[in-house]
Amino acid sequence: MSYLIKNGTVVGPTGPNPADVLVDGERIVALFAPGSAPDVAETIDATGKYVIPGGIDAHTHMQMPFGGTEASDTFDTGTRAAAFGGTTTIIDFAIQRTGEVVQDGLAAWHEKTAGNCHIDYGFHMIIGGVDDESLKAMDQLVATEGISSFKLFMAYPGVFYSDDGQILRAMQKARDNGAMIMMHAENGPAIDVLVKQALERGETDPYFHGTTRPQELEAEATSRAIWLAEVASDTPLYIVHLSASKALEQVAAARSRGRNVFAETCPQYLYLTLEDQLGAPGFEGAKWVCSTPLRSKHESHQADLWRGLRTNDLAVVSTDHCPFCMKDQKEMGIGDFSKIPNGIGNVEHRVDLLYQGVVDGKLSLGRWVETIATTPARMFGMYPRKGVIAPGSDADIVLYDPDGRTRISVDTHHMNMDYSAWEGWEIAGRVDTVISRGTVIVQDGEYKGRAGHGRYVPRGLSDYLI
Ligand code: DUC
Ligand code: ZN
Ligand code: ZN
Repeated sequence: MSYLIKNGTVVGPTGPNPADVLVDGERIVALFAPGSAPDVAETIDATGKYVIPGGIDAHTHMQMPFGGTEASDTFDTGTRAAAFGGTTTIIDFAIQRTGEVVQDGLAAWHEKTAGNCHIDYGFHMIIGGVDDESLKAMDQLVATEGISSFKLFMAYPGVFYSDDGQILRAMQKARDNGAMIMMHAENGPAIDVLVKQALERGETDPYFHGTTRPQELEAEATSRAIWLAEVASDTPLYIVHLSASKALEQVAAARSRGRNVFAETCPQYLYLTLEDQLGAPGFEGAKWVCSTPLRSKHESHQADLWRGLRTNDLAVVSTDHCPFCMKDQKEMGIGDFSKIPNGIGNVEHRVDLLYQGVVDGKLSLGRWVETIATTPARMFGMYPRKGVIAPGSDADIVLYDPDGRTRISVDTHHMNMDYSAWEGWEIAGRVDTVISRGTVIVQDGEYKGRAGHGRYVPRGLSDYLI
């Protein structure tokens, strides 16, 4: 079926441009100057709306086993919620742990997703045990499984942690096969010492999750990862969930040395703080326990992160969506913050929260689209199939109402969480219509999609590989 999205303003990385968009089947086939398209029986009126590429959330953890429990969104609930928020592709993290076969971990994720996703999805692979076997598996995943990015952890000793030697070996492998190394950059062994000392002092509230993960330990790990990547012949490196000014300084310095280093941040670091959220009275702060942690409002983190987004030292905004309910899940850490499962659910709100940055004058319209859709597609080998409104691309399209308002609440969100990290926030802009591979799946707040519509997207190498 063909239809024309008419009277809207198409927004891409270079900014807004009035155009009509012709969709045929699952693809975009042409863009026309307003009013110049041939007659098509079916139309969608986009008057007053931005027509943007569907959002790509390059960092989610649906039903991830973690912290003694499992992230509360399934691929069904989480991808449906993502669709409501204008995201039409996610890249989730399949997991290999020490001693496990990488391909088995990947198969488990294919099993979790098959028939359950409402939008398209790809996988990164977490390598929790770098050894000869898992290194060999990296080659196979790149060559035949459509997986071109691998996450390593400098945090969580005994869980996902890799030491420097393991990191270097994985980086050398990535240099050979063209993959991207994604790094959780926090010094885990040092954090464990601080956590133990805090608990011994009786500092058990959620607030101390933040104080025991100081920005210096994020900056140190970021710097170490950058230098290790340089030793591995300048292999591409992508720092995930960057939260702090001093870590950003390391990325900026590396980039100005011409290094092949990239970073993402997440909405929680752009808006929420150590004092106001993690420091909420009683056990409330558990809602915002995530790692890297929220940072102090008395320092310049948020202003620096917004600047980093403008200057491209931060290339992508993802969510690190890893939701846990308060009941029975976050509550595991009452009396001991180190037992609170780490994670915040955000997948539904990223597009809106970043649009608020446009309204606040912190981002241009073009940069909004670039950081939430186009760059993630290019960074992770899905461009130009995804991330752009252009002939030949998948018809993943969001009609966005700049005059609308979005009020966020647990009562109205679609994520499987018993609270909202953004309860009561009212922000500018509103997702009006969401189209996934040509099919309208959300219209005017009404859901028209279905589990099983979403397909696996095998990915190529990053466009930013040099
Ligand atoms: N950080 C989180 O907050 N949750 C999941 C894993 C991670 O690194
Ligand atoms: Zn992480
Ligand atoms: Zn994560």
